[in-house]
Amino acid sequence: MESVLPPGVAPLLGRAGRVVVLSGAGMSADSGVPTFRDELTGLWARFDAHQLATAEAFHADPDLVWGWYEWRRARVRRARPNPGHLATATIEALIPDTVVVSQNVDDLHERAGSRAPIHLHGSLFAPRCVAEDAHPAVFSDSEDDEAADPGTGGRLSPPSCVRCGALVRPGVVWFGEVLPEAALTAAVEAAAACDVLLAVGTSGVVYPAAEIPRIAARSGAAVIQINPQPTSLDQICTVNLRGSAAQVLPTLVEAAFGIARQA
Ligand code: BJW
Repeated sequence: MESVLPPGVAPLLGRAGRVVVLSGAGMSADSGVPTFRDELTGLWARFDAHQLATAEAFHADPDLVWGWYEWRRARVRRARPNPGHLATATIEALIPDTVVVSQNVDDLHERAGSRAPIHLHGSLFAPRCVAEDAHPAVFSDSEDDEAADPGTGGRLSPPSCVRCGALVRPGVVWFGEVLPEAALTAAVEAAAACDVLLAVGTSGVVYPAAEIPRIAARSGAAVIQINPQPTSLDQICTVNLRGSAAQVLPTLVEAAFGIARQA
């Protein structure tokens, strides 16, 4: 199904000199990576965020939390970038002053060819030690990831850090934790300076990431949202394109730059 773009949207992107692509879980949904808040398919429909995505939860039940993240990591490893990720990399290739800011903890932007996406909420692939200085941890990947699905009662003990013996934790940002300072600063600066911000597949409810498109709008940028559903960002967006990232973003890129869609 071909999306129809409202008149004037493609030239906004085609003429832009500085672009920010802010991605949320919806960007990876068409790669088979579940979102968080979608009513039936989101992770929070099946799992309790307070039981899994806080530091308190990890310390209360490390095996449950580590197992859940290992299960998710294995799913991401099996996933492939979709045309939305590829279209993002195309924008970067055509507009060198493009900054990709992702709330996602997967590595699908990188695998699609994005140079150095900013990960506001960390990465499934950068576990770290729980010790104060939070040094990177060295540990072995688990093989039996399906057994770790908490939905089927799976659990997995986190390894210990080879350097100090403390527990290894997922390298993601949980609720109540501060975002990596350099990443947040770079994202805010890029949003304040861009001509166009594309908000793709995010509900826009988790702060401070949800402030990024709002900063761009306040600074005079055109904010183009791509999402099949209405979101809390609708009112600040210049244009709301209703559809999936995998369909609408390639269509927009094709129209903006007069190039053929990538497979
Ligand atoms: C498609 C699609 C398709 C579907 N194509 N689209 C100000 C006000 C209120 C609260 C706060 C505030 N400031 C801070 C807070 C507290 C909190 C917060 O924001 N809470 C809100 C929920 C109320 N924030 C924090 O705690 C943050 N830390 C912080 O602020 O530190 C300072 C501080 C500490 C203490 C007190 C005060 C300040 C940290 C936030 C960390 C978020 N972590 C998570 C988990 C990461 C690890 C993991 O993966 O497990 O990050 S939560 C989860 O939500 C994940 C995501 O990155 C994040 C955002 O979700 P996202 O990407 O938007 O996904 P969804 O599911 O919500 O939406 C998907 C969208 O896609 C939907 O719109 C669909 O329609 C769409 N879609 N298919 C395109 N095919």
